[in-house]
Amino acid sequence: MDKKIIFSAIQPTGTFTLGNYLGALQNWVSLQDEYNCCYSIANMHALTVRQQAKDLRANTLNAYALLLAVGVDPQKSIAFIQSHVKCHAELNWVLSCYTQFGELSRMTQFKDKSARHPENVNAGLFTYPVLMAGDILLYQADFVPVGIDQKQHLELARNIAQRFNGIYGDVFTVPDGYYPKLTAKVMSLQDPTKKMSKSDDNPKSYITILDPPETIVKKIKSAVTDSEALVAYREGKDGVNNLMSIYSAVTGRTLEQITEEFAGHGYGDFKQKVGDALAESLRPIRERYAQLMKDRAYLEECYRDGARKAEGVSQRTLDKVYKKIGFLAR
Ligand code: AQP
Repeated sequence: MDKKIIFSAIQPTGTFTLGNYLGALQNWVSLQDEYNCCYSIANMHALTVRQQAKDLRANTLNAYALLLAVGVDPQKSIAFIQSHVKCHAELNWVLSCYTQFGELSRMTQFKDKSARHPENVNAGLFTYPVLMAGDILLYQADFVPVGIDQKQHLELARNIAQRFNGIYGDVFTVPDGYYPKLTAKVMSLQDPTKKMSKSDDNPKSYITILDPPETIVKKIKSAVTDSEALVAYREGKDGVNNLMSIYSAVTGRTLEQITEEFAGHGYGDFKQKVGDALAESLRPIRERYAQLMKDRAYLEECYRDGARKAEGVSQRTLDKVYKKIGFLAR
């Protein structure tokens, strides 16, 4: 039987955080043997927030190197840069004509981001989920490994696909989300009721996967917890729950084992151990990244090859769509 297809993407808006890694990227890596995977650096999505051209260019290359550094293998998976494959922009237009204004108005990310950037509430920010739906549907993805914050967008992608299929027959595979159990939402270290985000104004609120060990330990030590001094996972202990989930993800220990390990210990000890374990687990990524950044020719070869493969797959879907909707062939 053919392998099922996976698609996911990440924006080059800064160095990936621990949230991006545990919520999405770690799954991307582990799924590569069992599935046909397509992974993209979503530089078109990044434009929804004002970017400096020079920075976006550099961040895109850095993000691509990070993708390989975390373990995406460009021989096994298709790893490409979104703007290199024109089908994404083309399908976006078609699908935007099959998406309702009311549906897009309900998207919480649009509401959050427009509140954060009131000076630039652009149409792209509003139609972002349509571009995302097109990204996924072009590859006929069965599963989309993302953090839980993307669930609403994924639901919309499913609705668009079902609506389109309802009119034209089975054009698109209707994708399902694929979420990690414990770390589908890594929370901010400074406000553990909010998700950890790479564009947060306060760098103490997030850990990037390239932070040096001392920085990681320092940020974990200054994480907001509570005054109970009890390492236990339960409602109302958002800060401790977050640190326990992170520790569990990097050590493979269960929450029960962690509770036992720190019975009778204060938060000082606990945070030190979490920080050390995390810093150690990210070490190979930091090292691979440093090596990859010395070999630009290799990175270029990989992303060109990725674009060629992605184009092959996505053009087939786009041709089918154009035929179904009645665009005259050239
Ligand atoms: N805190 C998080 N916990 C779990 N998963 C997360 N993801 C992001 N933050 C967390 C997942 O990472 C993938 C890539 O996200 P993205 O870069 O495309 O956009 P985002 O979700 O908007 O991530 P950020 O870090 O918050 O970026 P900015 O600050 O630029 O908006 C997605 O699968 C997402 O679920």
